[in-house]
Amino acid sequence: MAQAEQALPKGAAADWTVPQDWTAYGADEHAMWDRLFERQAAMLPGRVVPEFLEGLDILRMTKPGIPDFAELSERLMKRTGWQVVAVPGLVPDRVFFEHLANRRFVAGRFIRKPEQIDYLQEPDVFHDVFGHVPLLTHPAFADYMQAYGEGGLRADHMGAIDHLARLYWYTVEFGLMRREGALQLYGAGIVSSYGESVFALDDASPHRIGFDLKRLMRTEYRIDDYQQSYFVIDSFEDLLAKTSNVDFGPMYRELEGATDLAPDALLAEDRVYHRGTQDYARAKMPC
Ligand code: HBI
Ligand code: FE
Repeated sequence: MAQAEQALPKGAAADWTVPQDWTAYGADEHAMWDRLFERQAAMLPGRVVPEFLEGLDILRMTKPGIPDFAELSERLMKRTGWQVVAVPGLVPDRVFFEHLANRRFVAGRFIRKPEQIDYLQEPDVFHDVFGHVPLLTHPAFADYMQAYGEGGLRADHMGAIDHLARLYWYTVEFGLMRREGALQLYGAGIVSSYGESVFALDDASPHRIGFDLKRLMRTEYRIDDYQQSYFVIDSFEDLLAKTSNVDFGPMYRELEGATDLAPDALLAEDRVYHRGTQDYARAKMPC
């Protein structure tokens, strides 16, 4: 996304990281984590890919309280060579990509307030750590995230960040996976949201469409509400293969000539797992 130049916040290092300062969290903040964790942990089994739940176990994220990033990093490092570092909030694209390319996941250190339990704009520690970090224990997903960072740095030079950002959005944030005919969740934006964890799998409204890289990169997305389309991969290995065997340069040039697709578009060539009614989105449209 094109961003105005952001100023480096006071107290942040040149790479925008800050100390997590884990001992500074209050009991109310740990209690907020526990409340969110328990709600998701009760509903996700059977809905989320099993690798996500295994990741929670491997990283000992099942113990109460906001995780200590140093401890997560130590366990992750042994598995896949990733680390978790704290940032004050959204960081510029280039900084974000640079961290991913070096297998560092940037996470907000703050946690939402009780009145924001179901919706907040900036990613907090629950979204970033509960949503994103467990799958970094999976080797193919861990490689995909690094490749995305490297691709981001290249896209930055080619002025193609907007197209690449859609790939992150429709996979890392809102991706679904198909396993033995059944759909499961893996996107962090879904698994960290109580409402969308139900909507993305069970609601008749959204389309659920087979992953196709070029098609996906033409598709606009919603940042203000549940998605109108979800894209479905077959496995993390398949996602990695379908994105690392392509030369993005020619594809970006092709995409510049193609029209963008609305979030609810369907094409004749789409592999449609579920044709959505779009009732949810329509009911919310201003009349
Ligand atoms: N910064 N902290 C943080 N977290 C993100 O997910 C993030 C970011 N900066 C940029 C960004 N994401 C996206 O715009 C990129 O995927 C393009
Ligand atoms: Fe996220």
